[in-house]
Amino acid sequence: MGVVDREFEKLEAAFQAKVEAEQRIEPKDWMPEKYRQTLIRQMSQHAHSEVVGMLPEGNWLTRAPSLKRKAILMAKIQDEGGHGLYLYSATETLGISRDQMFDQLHSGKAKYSSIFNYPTLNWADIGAIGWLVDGAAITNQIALCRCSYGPYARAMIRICKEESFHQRQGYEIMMTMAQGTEEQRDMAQDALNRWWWPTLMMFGPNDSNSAHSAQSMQWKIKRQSNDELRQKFVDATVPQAEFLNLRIPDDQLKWNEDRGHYDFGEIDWEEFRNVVKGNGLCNRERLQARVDAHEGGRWVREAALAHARKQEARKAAAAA
Ligand code: FAQ
Repeated sequence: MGVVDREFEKLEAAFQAKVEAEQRIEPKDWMPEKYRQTLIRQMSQHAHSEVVGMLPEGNWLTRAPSLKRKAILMAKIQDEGGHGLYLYSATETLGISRDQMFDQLHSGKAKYSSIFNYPTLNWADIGAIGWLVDGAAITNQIALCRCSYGPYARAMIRICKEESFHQRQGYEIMMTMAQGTEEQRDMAQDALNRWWWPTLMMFGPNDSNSAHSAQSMQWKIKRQSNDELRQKFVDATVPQAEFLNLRIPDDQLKWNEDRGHYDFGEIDWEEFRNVVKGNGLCNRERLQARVDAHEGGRWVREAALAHARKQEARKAAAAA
């Protein structure tokens, strides 16, 4: 073994010891290149998910049933945009630029959560997204508040607080509809039927098929596995559905006394793979909307840069 290899092993051992000791890794600390790449992948996917996630709900802003509902939905969607911004900033600390991340998204190279490729067909879907999608997001993100990478963990703390409000507003929409007219109750049930399985897919493949889990758990990027988090979400959500008097669309869902958890049916992994590959109901529409928004904002970015350059030139001229 050469001197360089020995030096590298020492650095890697010190890094892992720091992780084991629950000390946060900060941007200027030494880190293995694969750790950096794994974080860039996960955090940029997460940032893209927040921003693409604004689109399905944005579809209902102009048709919210009251001014109050519209104001709440607008605040929620703006929060998601903010989450994207914290996450893009946190990812930039790893040495990738925002432009590079946008290029990866717009060229279709980067992934974002499969859930946002499903359509929002009626108002009840807004309730289901808040209740289920934000509920699943919090379940996953609470674990990420203890992620070994400092900037990601810190961003998650604030994001989780805001996601809790999102989950409550969604559940409150569902409660209103489930206790409303027969038609409203049917809409709430129909939304639950359509969003349940895609929500379970948000947690990713089963642990046995999860390419990154083992390494990410060792590095304490992930604190709980995909299956553990999915189970946690199911256990928390079933009583909430019961309270609403709505039925979760899974014949195999049953409390298992021995395990102390709910058993549930198998996810349609073929559908998951297809959506992730780009063939979901809304993949093309979502990506096009992001590309159009980026192009539409080009003149604003150019004007801001031109203004900054002019200010700098004036300052330089005054100092000369
Ligand atoms: N969709 O080896 P694993 C939100 C990919 S935010 C698409 O298990 P990992 C807020 C995965 O990237 C929701 N792709 O991967 C909101 C990998 O592919 P790659 C987003 C998926 O990273 C609410 C491959 O499969 N949350 O909802 C999905 O260890 C309402 C193998 O998978 C986050 O991003 C999927 N569902 O675990 C906004 C949380 N699942 O990259 C608006 C942070 C897996 O090798 C409205 N992310 N893949 O090409 C994570 O915790 C992890 O990345 C997992 C996946 C758990 C998602």
